[in-house]
Amino acid sequence: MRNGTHYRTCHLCEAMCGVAIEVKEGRIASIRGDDNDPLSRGHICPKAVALQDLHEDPERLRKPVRKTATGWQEIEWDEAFKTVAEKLHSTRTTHGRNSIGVYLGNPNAHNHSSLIATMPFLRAVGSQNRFSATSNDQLPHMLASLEMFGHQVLFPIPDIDRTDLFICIGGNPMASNGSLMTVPDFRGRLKALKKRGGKMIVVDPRRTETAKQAEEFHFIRPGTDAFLLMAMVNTLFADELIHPSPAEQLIKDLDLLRLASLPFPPEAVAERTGIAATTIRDLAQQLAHTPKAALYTRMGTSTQTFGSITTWLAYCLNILTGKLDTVGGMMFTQPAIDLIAIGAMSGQRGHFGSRHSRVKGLPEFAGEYPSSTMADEILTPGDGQIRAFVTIAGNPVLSSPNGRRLDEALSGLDFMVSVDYYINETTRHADIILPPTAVLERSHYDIIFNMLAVRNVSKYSEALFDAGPDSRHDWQILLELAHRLEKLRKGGKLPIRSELGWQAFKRAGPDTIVDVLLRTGPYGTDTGRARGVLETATKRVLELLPKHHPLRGLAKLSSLNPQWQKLPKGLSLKRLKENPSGIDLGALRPALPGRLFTRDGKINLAPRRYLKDVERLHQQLSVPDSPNELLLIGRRHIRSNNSWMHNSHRLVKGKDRCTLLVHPDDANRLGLKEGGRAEVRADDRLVIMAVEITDDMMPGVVSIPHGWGHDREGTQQSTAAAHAGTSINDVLSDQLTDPVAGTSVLNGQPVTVKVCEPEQQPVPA
Ligand SMILES: Nc1nc2c(c(=O)[nH]1)N[C@H]1C(S)=C(S)[C@@H](COP(=O)(O)OP(=O)(O)OC[C@H]3O[C@@H](n4cnc5c(=O)[nH]c(N)nc54)[C@H](O)[C@@H]3O)O[C@H]1N2
Ligand SMILES: Nc1nc2c(c(=O)[nH]1)N[C@H]1C(S)=C(S)[C@@H](COP(=O)(O)OP(=O)(O)OC[C@H]3O[C@@H](n4cnc5c(=O)[nH]c(N)nc54)[C@H](O)[C@@H]3O)O[C@H]1N2
Ligand code: SF4
Ligand SMILES: [Mo]
Repeated sequence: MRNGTHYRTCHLCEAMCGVAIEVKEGRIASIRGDDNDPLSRGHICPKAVALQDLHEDPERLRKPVRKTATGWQEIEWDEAFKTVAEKLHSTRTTHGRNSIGVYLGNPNAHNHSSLIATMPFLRAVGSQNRFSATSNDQLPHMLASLEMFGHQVLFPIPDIDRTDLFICIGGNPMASNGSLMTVPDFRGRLKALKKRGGKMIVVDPRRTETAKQAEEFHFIRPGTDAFLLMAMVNTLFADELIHPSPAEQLIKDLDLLRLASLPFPPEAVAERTGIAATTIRDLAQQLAHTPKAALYTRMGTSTQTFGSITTWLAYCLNILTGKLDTVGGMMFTQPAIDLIAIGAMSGQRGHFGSRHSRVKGLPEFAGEYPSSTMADEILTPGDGQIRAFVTIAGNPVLSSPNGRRLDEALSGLDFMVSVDYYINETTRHADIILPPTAVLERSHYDIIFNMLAVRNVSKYSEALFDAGPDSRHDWQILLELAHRLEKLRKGGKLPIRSELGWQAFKRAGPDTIVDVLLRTGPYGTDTGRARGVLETATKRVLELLPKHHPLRGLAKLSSLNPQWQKLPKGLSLKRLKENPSGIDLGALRPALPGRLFTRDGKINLAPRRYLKDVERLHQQLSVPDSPNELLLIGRRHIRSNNSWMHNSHRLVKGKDRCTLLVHPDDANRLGLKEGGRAEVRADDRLVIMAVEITDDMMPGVVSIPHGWGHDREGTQQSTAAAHAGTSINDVLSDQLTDPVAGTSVLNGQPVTVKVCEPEQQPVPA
């Protein structure tokens, strides 16, 4: 714990804002934006101050706890590790390796140390029953990147600082600060865009905070974006607006794409989407005629019934109009730690559908099954049924569809362990909870979100507070469990070489790995002999890792990408420590063809699995909407972060935000009153909540934010419980997925809404 100002990256959302945390007498005195941070330039949002609340929260667990008949009981780390390893080991010995399920939540992506440790942990568990937040989120983007660019994490990012036209479909960066687009201070960047004469167009079923800043806004019927984008593709061909340069020489199957779009002229989709044919044509023309333009799609288009083909078509539109890899268009990043290149070198560009889930036959992606089928796999008896479950930084009871069914499934397990620092809706089902150090007690390097940032930067933050000897970081917890599981699997003892490998890994820790990755990366220490010595040393260390460990691919880094030669050099952990606000590595740079990872070196414009789904799209064109059904969509708020920050009083105080948004016409028709209560139902799943009437909603569409529903028994987050709200995922069905990728349908599911009868009102406490 050091008094003075500490510079750090806020890890809460994807925006990577630089914060300056003032510590006085061992306590946080203030948190403000760091003006010297090269990416965020002083911006923060209201959630940043909640870093202090998280740190000081008395309900945050500090020691492992075990569930007993009389409540939770603190236990020592060694006992906790021993029990967990033995339980998991005995489960897999008795029921097979797939009897252990693992769910990885979103905060793992914001934690370099757990990222590095989850791989060995998952290998030690050895189960194919893995799940994560990916299938409730960006899976369609990953699939499109894999299918078209040959690498699942090679995402094109809007070059927002140089574009003149930003088309935002199904994203709300004013609230979210961007996703698959790390964009701190979206508002400021938008101002700059407008100042240089640019404009923003938003397409969304709700007039969002972002839509209100747009020059042009169009309501769209949820789940129909694929029709809109197909009609835009159709227009480009019809009006001879196909100009794919600079990607012209790289694309293939252009004609297949043209054929696929033929049945979808703007007139054919206007009614279905709610967008006039002239508007659709105009959108395509604006995109084509603006040299610096970027068409971006996010949550609202990926987590819906046509999530996969919508994302594919969005990529296609950028390519057809010459926006891919163009300054001001959709560009690829060159992060200092280049997981994309490292993955490719170790043969890990990603894979899809190499096996299928037991109960529903859903495809795996990157080794995971869709989260919507977790409950199926736990509840359905038979060989391979999940009996023990591990959650790591996840709250799937609130974040996956049909949370009540998952509640039921988790409560019937033989054993559950959670690596988490709260007793919340999910972890309350655990037998043991292993709490990691708090965020300000650990160092931070953003491996993932630097891959997605609108500018290349690099920054390392040291731990601000000492965690003390009786605490464990996430990575220490995961490595310890992995090590013990491996030992148990080998009958109690590991071969000496392997044991040495584990000890070296545990001693080195994630920051050593970050240093190696930085030095051997694109901006690394590139000084002849020194680099040679470093590479030899790196290779030696890497050889201690198990044979197929992905980090082994690093050994080949020296023979890499000629494009790297042109980049600024000298990056290392030491250099970053000397520059605590971070180092600017420059604006995004054109990267093709070097950055393509497809086997034939081409961008595939018409992958077969998408073409096949176009048949379903075509069938849906003639299916009319059911008149009594409303379509349900989610939403995010600047003061909320998924499900887990509602225990901060500063963030939840004030007006209830977990309301049902309804258009006045629908409210009138249904007799709903402002502030009155409504029942939202689909089959036997229902929630009751307060109504907020607003013409920001498209008629026929209602919205509930996700991440709420803290009224379940047995949690220990009292502030969250006092502002419980209801969970949208208690209404959403887990039976609906996008059939191509298996992504959950979180937007556009049909619901019925009615006035809540007085006897259904919960009795006031
Ligand atoms: N209906 C609907 N559902 C959605 C969405 C939606 O828009 N609509 N959004 C989806 C999206 S995009 C996402 S990413 C998911 C998120 O879904 P999840 O990742 O399942 O849930 P979170 O709410 O992020 O919960 C994070 C958990 O991690 C714990 N935690 C926080 N920090 C740490 C840490 O450093 N270490 C450890 N070990 N634990 C930590 C918290 O206490 C909490 O239990 O939700 C998805 N669900
Ligand atoms: N404040 C805050 N910031 C966050 C988070 C948070 O919870 N709170 N979560 C973080 C995470 S994990 C993520 S993944 C990102 C998500 O970042 P965004 O994708 O920007 O976030 P959302 O607000 O979910 O935006 C989805 C938008 O899609 C719209 N939509 C719904 N259905 C449809 C549809 O069928 N078609 C179209 N065109 N639009 C539709 C919704 O109305 C909404 O405006 O945000 C991150 N940042
Ligand atoms: S937008 Fe807010 S929560 Fe996200 S990184 Fe910046 S300060 Fe943190
Ligand atoms: Mo997410």
